[in-house]
Amino acid sequence: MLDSKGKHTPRITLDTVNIRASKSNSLAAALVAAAVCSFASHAWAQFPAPITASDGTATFTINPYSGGVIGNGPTSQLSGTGLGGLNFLNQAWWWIRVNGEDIREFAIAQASPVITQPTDNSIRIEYVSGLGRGWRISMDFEVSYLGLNAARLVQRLTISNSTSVDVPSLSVFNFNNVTLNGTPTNELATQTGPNEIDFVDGVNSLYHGIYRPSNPDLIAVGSSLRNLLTNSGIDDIPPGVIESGPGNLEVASQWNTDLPSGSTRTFEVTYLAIPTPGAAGILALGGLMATRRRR
Ligand SMILES: [Ca+2]
Ligand SMILES: [Ca+2]
Ligand SMILES: [Ca+2]
Repeated sequence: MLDSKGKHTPRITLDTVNIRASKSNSLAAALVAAAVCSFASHAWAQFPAPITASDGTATFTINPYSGGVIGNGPTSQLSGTGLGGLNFLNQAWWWIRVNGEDIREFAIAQASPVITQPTDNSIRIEYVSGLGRGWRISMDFEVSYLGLNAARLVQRLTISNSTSVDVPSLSVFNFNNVTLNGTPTNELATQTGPNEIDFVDGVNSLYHGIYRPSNPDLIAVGSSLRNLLTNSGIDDIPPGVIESGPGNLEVASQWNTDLPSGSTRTFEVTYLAIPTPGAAGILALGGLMATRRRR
């Protein structure tokens, strides 16, 4: 990357997405390679331990650090029956790409995020130095007990551009690796609305996971969507249910927006875990719950 005088700076850090194609793709590729080496040479011993939010028997656990902007993101656990209960969501994380600058998608990551729990049932991960762009980013997870051991997880990403630089085109990606009933490889998926995917466990059809992004431009189901976010090229997620299972299914959403100087954009996904037969009635209630995208 370049400093303010246009000279190459020697330090390459992983806590930045300032890897751009302004000069050449080969330079950017070299920077990515250097970042990989830097990552491998650090123990990351300072990383925070996994953190758990809970509401009754509904729990969500995540390690706030993702392993860097070109890593896979952290794993998670969502359970309606308490800590250690069967997992219904193996991963929930966010990626971004500044169109016209970035040569690939980058995970939201920074070596020293500010981690708080505003309430017992929420986790907030803040990137106050803005991923190398001077932005303020807040990632929020909020878990709620829905009764009958069912759980709702709201995932929210808020990006504030506090710089004087307008961003004409930004793509934001939410990625979830769906697991139902603790078994990751037998899920079935059906698109049940423009912004809703219903996952069903392959063994017990009463066990559901319902994914509801708020007003995305694209929504996709497949078995290798994360690879599109972690490989070295520019990718949009494919539209619709590419694979319906049974399989180890993933689901992703993409929003395309601008981010002018001084603006704030919020992106939101709701995921419902329905882990007990008696909780299937929650499906009906779920349709009443509103999610929104605030601009
Ligand atoms: Ca399963
Ligand atoms: Ca990619
Ligand atoms: Ca899966």
